Amino acid sequence: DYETIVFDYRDCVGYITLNRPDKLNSFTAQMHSELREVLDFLESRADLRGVILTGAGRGFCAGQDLGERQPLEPGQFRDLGEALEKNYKPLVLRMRALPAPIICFVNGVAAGAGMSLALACDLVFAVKSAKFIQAFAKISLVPDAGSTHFLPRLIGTQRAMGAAMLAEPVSAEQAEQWGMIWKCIEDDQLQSHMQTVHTQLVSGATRALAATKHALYASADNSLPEQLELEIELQREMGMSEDYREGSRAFREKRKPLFQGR
Ligand code: T3D
Repeated sequence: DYETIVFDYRDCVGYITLNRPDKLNSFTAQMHSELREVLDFLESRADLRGVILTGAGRGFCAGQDLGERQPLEPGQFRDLGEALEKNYKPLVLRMRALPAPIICFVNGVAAGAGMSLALACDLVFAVKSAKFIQAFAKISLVPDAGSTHFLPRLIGTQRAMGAAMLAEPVSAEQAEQWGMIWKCIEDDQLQSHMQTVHTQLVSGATRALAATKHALYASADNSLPEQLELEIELQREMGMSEDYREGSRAFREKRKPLFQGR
């Protein structure tokens, strides 16, 4: 049992709910430690088919818990690089390296590293009332936990500059229009969308999704010839998978495929 998150493993899908609703699920050292444990577990599961991440209460995550940071006296400084090195960097890298898709359901405000956390996921749904805020500039910090990587790639440099420098809230609808998230959904439909995604993950071609995740992220650093090579390598692997055999057979037999995730 955890103090700051709720974790559940159902039908080989990991459910992580950030659970400090009074503080808009902001990150504490304890939450980082519990997320590390959950990632240890998820990475150890050969049967994992996906992860669903959301927040409890009215917020998704308000970034670093600022209450955890004592005010500094004149002449005192804090090494914030240390916190990033220990907590945020490994968290984001492990999420990206996890083969199974991580689907985020942003149930309310996502600010600072909370916004980065959402963008570190592979697919993001957000309820209409949710807002995304690059709150960093307001406390004289630089966007972190991957935001300076994700934002220009997702929405372009100019919009990333605006969001980061002005720290104005971006609505879920705007985020969808900009391509920052996959879909803006009605507030009262979060559970039903989650259920649909659960079913898609459980019945999906897990290996193909893992290869897709790998290829799409690799494309950020690859030339076209390198990317074509990677596709060849991955498609070769897919062609040898049980799920491809089932998928192509089911198509010919005009029935739904029964993927085993192998
Ligand atoms: O230090 C390092 O490790 C460096 C790494 C930094 C990474 C970062 O994430 S820096 C950015 C940190 N986050 C922020 O600056 C956001 C701060 N929060 C806000 O600006 C606002 O709370 C929101 C815009 C997100 C939401 O506003 P609103 O009006 O809906 O809610 P609220 O009333 O401000 O917040 C509700 C409660 O949550 C409130 O507690 P209280 O007064 O009822 O006891 C508020 O203090 C608390 N809360 C919100 N955000 C944080 C927080 N408590 C601690 N840390 C927070 N980040």
